[in-house]
Amino acid sequence: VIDEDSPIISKYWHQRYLLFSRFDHGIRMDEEGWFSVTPEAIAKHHALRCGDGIVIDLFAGVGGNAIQFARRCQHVIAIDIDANRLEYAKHNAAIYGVDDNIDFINGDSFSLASKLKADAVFMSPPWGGPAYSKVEKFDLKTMLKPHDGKSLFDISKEIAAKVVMFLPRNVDVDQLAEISSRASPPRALEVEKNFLNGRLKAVTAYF
Ligand code: MGP
Ligand code: SAH
Repeated sequence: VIDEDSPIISKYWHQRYLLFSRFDHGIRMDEEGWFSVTPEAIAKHHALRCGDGIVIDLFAGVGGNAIQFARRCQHVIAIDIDANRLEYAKHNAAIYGVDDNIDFINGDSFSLASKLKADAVFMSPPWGGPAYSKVEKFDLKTMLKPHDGKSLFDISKEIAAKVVMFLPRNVDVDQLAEISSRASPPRALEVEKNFLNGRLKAVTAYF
């Protein structure tokens, strides 16, 4: 059931076809799904950038990114700690006809990380809800407590040569530079601004 009158949902409801072009085919969402899903055009771009090998999405949500990975890469592993939201991701992937190309794993990515290997790791972790934009600079140390941005990078770099993080548009870029330069060996960093209809939506860091 979608409550279009809920203030939080109504903002995203108006953008529903930007989130999923097949929204009307029965896409399922919950509140966190609404404010966290990567808009389809940006998710498509992420898929292009992550290559056509094996991609692991450590924070799958309702599947916005995982679906686009599955459309072009060899295989996807999609993990989420919330079983209900992961069921939505599976359902939504079937709408796009790609559920067969995704292994859905319900669990904590931090616990599972050491068992995983892939060509690329993609992360769109919780940013602490829509209030992320209330501060001038988003501090990566405040994300995903008791973990943080650096620990996310640390677990991911053991999984794949390519590590990609989707982050708030106000993220502290100096912190990203510090993470990449202190890795051993240091990694190159590319920070990409993601615009949709002329509006800056978020930033993607490629390590
Ligand atoms: P937004 O800031 O909530 O929306 O999120 P918008 O349209 O920029 O609104 P404005 O009023 O701030 O101008 C922008 C995009 O960031 C969303 O569409 C999501 O893709 C992503 N996003 C937002 N949040 C709160 C999260 C989050 O917690 N985690 C992740 N992974 N993505 C998020
Ligand atoms: N990229 C997704 C949105 C991800 S939202 C999309 O486009 O749909 C972030 C997700 O991270 C949430 O669904 C939340 O349940 C999940 N999450 C939070 N902590 C986690 C953890 N430790 N391990 C796995 N998933 C986690």
